Amino acid sequence: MSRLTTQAAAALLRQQDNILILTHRRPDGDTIGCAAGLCLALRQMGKRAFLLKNPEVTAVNAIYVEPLWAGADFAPEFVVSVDIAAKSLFFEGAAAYFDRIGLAIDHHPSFEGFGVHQCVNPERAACGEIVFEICRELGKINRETALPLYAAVATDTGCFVYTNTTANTHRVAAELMETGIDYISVNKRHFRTKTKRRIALEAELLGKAEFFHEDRGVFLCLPLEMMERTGANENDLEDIASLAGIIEGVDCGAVLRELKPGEWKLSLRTGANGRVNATKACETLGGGGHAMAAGATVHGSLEQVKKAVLEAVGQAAR
Ligand SMILES: [Mn+2]
Repeated sequence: MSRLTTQAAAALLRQQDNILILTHRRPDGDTIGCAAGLCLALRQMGKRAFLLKNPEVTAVNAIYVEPLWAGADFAPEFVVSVDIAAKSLFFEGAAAYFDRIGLAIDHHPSFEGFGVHQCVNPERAACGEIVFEICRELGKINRETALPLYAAVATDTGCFVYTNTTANTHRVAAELMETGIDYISVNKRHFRTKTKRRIALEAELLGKAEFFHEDRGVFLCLPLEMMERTGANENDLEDIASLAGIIEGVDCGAVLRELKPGEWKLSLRTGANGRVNATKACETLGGGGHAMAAGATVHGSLEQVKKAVLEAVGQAAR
């Protein structure tokens, strides 16, 4: 196991061929954009590279990766994971590759430390910033490679407004924009377009918001029944966790989504004031993430789950 700089990671990739790239469970724009960008950069060098088909990819992200899925006949010699922090985030078809990861690229402080080599920098807002550096080492980044990398960086920062955004994020975005990509369409698609179902869902979630910690904390709860009633699907839920953060005065937003009966996914978003450490709260519940954005899976009835989350959040608050 060795920790690599982005230069060393690029040097390692240069020695490889027949490369398979893995994305995480319930893939977001960052993992998808990183995988697509890296795959295209490797192909530009004449290598064979593919992505392992992630069955959970949403429509808004599928356009970046659909032409890059590996066929059944592809025999990978080197496996790379992007934006995957933990073994539990490998989707079913990817789990078989867990012990074969040659290079793990990630930016989560909770990264579990798998893979022969690792290129991890928790100071980066998006894994896309790290992959950008690696791709730049591999050669000139063209428009094709730049587009998914821009989507990665933009989506993981909520279009450069989340508290994780840094000057480096903007520098990376600027360099990617200078390749001539249509970033206007990317931003319109990811940040200024909502389905009618999504609007209905947000209205209901916000209408039923439950506050705690003297209105500084809020629960937004999404039981399966609400999904069914509004007709919402995975495509309508992109970045739903950030919704709580738009309420004035809230510095601890807990979105609870029922994945299957009695199994809830907690997405915790906390404020820059540091009152609540999201990672600490989620680690108590068996999850992990960043200081201001973390998650965990919690089991029980909604009432039991809210109680457990309140306790964990209380312990992680100052
Ligand atoms: Mn990420």
